[in-house]
Amino acid sequence: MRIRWGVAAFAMLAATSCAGFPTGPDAEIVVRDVHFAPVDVTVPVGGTVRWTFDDGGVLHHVGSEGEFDSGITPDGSFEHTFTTPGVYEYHCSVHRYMTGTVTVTG
Ligand SMILES: [Cu+2]
Repeated sequence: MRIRWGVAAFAMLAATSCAGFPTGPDAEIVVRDVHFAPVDVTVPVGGTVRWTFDDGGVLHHVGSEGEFDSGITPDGSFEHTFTTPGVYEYHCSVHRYMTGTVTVTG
Protein backbone atom coordinates (compact mmCIF):
# COMPACT_ATOMS: atom_id res chain seq x y z
CA MET A 1 0.00 0.00 0.00
CA ARG A 2 2.76 2.39 0.89
CA ILE A 3 4.36 1.84 -2.53
CA ARG A 4 1.05 2.41 -4.34
CA TRP A 5 0.50 5.70 -2.52
CA GLY A 6 4.03 6.68 -3.52
CA VAL A 7 3.29 5.93 -7.16
CA ALA A 8 -0.01 7.83 -7.00
CA ALA A 9 1.69 10.83 -5.41
CA PHE A 10 4.41 10.78 -8.08
CA ALA A 11 1.82 10.55 -10.87
CA MET A 12 -0.11 13.51 -9.43
CA LEU A 13 3.08 15.56 -9.11
CA ALA A 14 4.02 14.74 -12.72
CA ALA A 15 0.54 15.69 -13.94
CA THR A 16 0.69 18.98 -12.02
CA SER A 17 4.13 19.75 -13.45
CA CYS A 18 2.94 19.08 -17.00
CA ALA A 19 -0.13 21.28 -16.48
CA GLY A 20 2.21 24.06 -15.37
CA PHE A 21 4.17 24.06 -18.61
CA PRO A 22 3.62 27.14 -20.77
CA THR A 23 1.36 26.43 -23.72
CA GLY A 24 2.05 29.69 -25.55
CA PRO A 25 2.20 33.43 -25.05
CA ASP A 26 -0.58 35.29 -23.25
CA ALA A 27 -0.48 38.04 -25.86
CA GLU A 28 0.95 38.27 -29.37
CA ILE A 29 2.06 41.41 -31.15
CA VAL A 30 2.89 41.30 -34.86
CA VAL A 31 5.49 43.71 -36.23
CA ARG A 32 4.41 44.50 -39.78
CA ASP A 33 4.19 47.58 -42.04
CA VAL A 34 6.48 49.42 -39.58
CA HIS A 35 3.79 49.09 -36.95
CA PHE A 36 3.01 47.04 -33.85
CA ALA A 37 -0.36 45.27 -33.97
CA PRO A 38 -1.93 45.51 -31.51
CA VAL A 39 -0.02 48.44 -30.04
CA ASP A 40 -1.21 47.93 -26.44
CA VAL A 41 -1.77 44.60 -24.71
CA THR A 42 -2.70 43.51 -21.19
CA VAL A 43 -1.48 40.32 -19.51
CA PRO A 44 -1.74 38.96 -15.97
CA VAL A 45 1.38 38.94 -13.79
CA GLY A 46 3.57 36.03 -14.90
CA GLY A 47 2.21 36.48 -18.44
CA THR A 48 4.33 36.22 -21.56
CA VAL A 49 4.17 38.55 -24.55
CA ARG A 50 5.50 37.45 -27.92
CA TRP A 51 6.52 39.90 -30.64
CA THR A 52 6.68 38.34 -34.11
CA PHE A 53 8.79 40.20 -36.68
CA ASP A 54 7.03 39.77 -40.04
CA ASP A 55 7.84 42.83 -42.12
CA GLY A 56 9.55 41.43 -45.23
CA GLY A 57 13.04 41.71 -43.80
CA VAL A 58 12.75 45.30 -42.55
CA LEU A 59 14.95 45.64 -39.47
CA HIS A 60 13.06 46.15 -36.23
CA HIS A 61 13.66 45.87 -32.52
CA VAL A 62 11.58 45.81 -29.39
CA GLY A 63 12.77 46.88 -26.00
CA SER A 64 11.82 48.53 -22.74
CA GLU A 65 14.51 50.40 -20.79
CA GLY A 66 15.99 48.08 -18.17
CA GLU A 67 13.36 45.41 -18.76
CA PHE A 68 14.01 43.60 -22.01
CA ASP A 69 15.75 43.97 -25.36
CA SER A 70 15.22 41.80 -28.42
CA GLY A 71 18.19 43.13 -30.36
CA ILE A 72 17.71 44.39 -33.92
CA THR A 73 16.35 41.67 -36.20
CA PRO A 74 14.79 41.27 -39.67
CA ASP A 75 12.64 38.27 -38.66
CA GLY A 76 11.89 35.68 -35.99
CA SER A 77 10.20 36.37 -32.70
CA PHE A 78 10.96 37.56 -29.18
CA GLU A 79 9.24 36.72 -25.92
CA HIS A 80 9.32 38.34 -22.49
CA THR A 81 7.62 37.20 -19.29
CA PHE A 82 6.42 39.95 -16.96
CA THR A 83 6.72 39.14 -13.25
CA THR A 84 5.84 42.55 -11.76
CA PRO A 85 2.55 44.42 -12.24
CA GLY A 86 2.80 47.78 -13.98
CA VAL A 87 2.66 49.57 -17.29
CA TYR A 88 5.67 48.92 -19.51
CA GLU A 89 6.30 51.20 -22.47
CA TYR A 90 8.20 49.51 -25.28
CA HIS A 91 9.61 50.82 -28.52
CA CYS A 92 11.62 49.96 -31.62
CA SER A 93 15.04 51.61 -31.52
CA VAL A 94 15.23 51.61 -35.36
CA HIS A 95 11.94 53.50 -35.68
CA ARG A 96 11.56 55.61 -32.56
CA TYR A 97 7.93 56.43 -33.38
CA MET A 98 7.04 52.74 -33.04
CA THR A 99 5.89 52.56 -29.44
CA GLY A 100 3.35 50.64 -27.40
CA THR A 101 2.53 49.50 -23.90
CA VAL A 102 2.22 46.23 -22.04
CA THR A 103 -0.04 46.49 -18.99
CA VAL A 104 0.62 43.78 -16.40
CA THR A 105 -2.22 43.31 -13.94
CA GLY A 106 -1.62 41.91 -10.46
CU1 LIG B 1 10.99 49.24 -36.22
